[in-house]
Amino acid sequence: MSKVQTAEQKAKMKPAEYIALEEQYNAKNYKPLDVVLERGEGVWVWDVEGNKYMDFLAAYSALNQGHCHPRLVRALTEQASKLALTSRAFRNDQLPLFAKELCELLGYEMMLPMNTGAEAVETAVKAARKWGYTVKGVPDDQAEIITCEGNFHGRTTTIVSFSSDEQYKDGFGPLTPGFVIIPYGDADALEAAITPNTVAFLVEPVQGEAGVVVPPDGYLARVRELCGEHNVLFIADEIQSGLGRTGYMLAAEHDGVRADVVTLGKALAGGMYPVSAVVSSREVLGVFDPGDHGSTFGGNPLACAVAREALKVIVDEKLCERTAELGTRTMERLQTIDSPYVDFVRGRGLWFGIVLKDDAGGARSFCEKLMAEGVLAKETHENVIRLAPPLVITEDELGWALDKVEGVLTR
Ligand code: IF1
Repeated sequence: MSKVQTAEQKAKMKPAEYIALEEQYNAKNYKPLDVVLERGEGVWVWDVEGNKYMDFLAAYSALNQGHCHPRLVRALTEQASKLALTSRAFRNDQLPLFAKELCELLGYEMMLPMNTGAEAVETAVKAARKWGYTVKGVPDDQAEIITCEGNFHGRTTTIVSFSSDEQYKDGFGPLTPGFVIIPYGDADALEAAITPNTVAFLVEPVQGEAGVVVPPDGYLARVRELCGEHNVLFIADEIQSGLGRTGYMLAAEHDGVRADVVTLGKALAGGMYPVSAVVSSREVLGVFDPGDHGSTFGGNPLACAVAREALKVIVDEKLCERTAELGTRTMERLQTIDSPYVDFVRGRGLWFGIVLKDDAGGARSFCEKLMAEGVLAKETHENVIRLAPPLVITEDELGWALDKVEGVLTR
């Protein structure tokens, strides 16, 4: 890597010193790669020693628009110098415009703004339950929500209550009841699990944490039919799969279907600010009465100003279209890699899971080799290398990274 040592650089601490401080003062709820980043631009990031890397995680798809997109930096700084927070006790001039532009872009009637993805999922769960009691007529406290094996929807105690990953819930009980878990990608299992008390089916159109698991073609279309037949809300969690990542504005479009409720986050504000939202119909979001639900920062003017610009960047730079095009070509290239370590590759758009053979030595070691080659990627579970670059990546940048991936997998 090119090392640019300036006077300012010399005054800085060494990576090991930053790491020691983090180890001492920060809870160990992560095991990050030992790279200490200080600057990002587009698909590139630089560590404190001036080493340059290509970011192939994009903060789990929060950075679809790339690091520090100039339009987003400008939107953030301009709004921050005007009005950052009012709380929802008062109105502001950005939320109405964000709400209109988001609903029109996705074709839904209403939205409810929150901050993190988990808060959007919690909001969708509360909306579905209250809709079940007040609209569908499910007896009080009997609402059931069906979810899938391998799901990831956030880290709150209610959300981890329906995780199928023991680590995510160990030690955090008692768990929230009212959730049913079925196999992912199996529409017959959904039909069998629906009862008169089922209010919703919560599903990722592509499962991210599970390792970029793409459901069979037609699965989401069948889900759409079943939910319609049984008056069950189809909730698509598009927090990671949405906003261009799979080559569509919403990944459910791959099967040509529209969910009743959609949760969004991450790239909704281009990774510049935590912004999430639930979009749905008036029938569903109309169940909230004043005082039912909320959040100090939800719908704040700074969040809304950045999110408005982040959506415009996705449209103006045609990120969905170019992702579909580059993604198809990348999948073809990945599938031609003849590697003794790779079992198979799955993915959609610019989102891939390289599934390694059990005796390949684990995905983490390949991520460390990729880091030495200047590419930052993150394993998921033991044996899947997840690839998810910012969607602003150029063809040349993509080719450069794929050469590195191929090199690591064939050496
Ligand atoms: C971690 C995983 C990814 C999500 C979907 C809701 C949320 C997420 C589909 C919650 C968040 C993040 C969380 C972060 C790592 C990352 C992750 F590995 F955890 F599962 F992306 F795959 N729905 N995913 O992917 O959104 O509250 O975080 O804003 O918790 O380790 P959040």
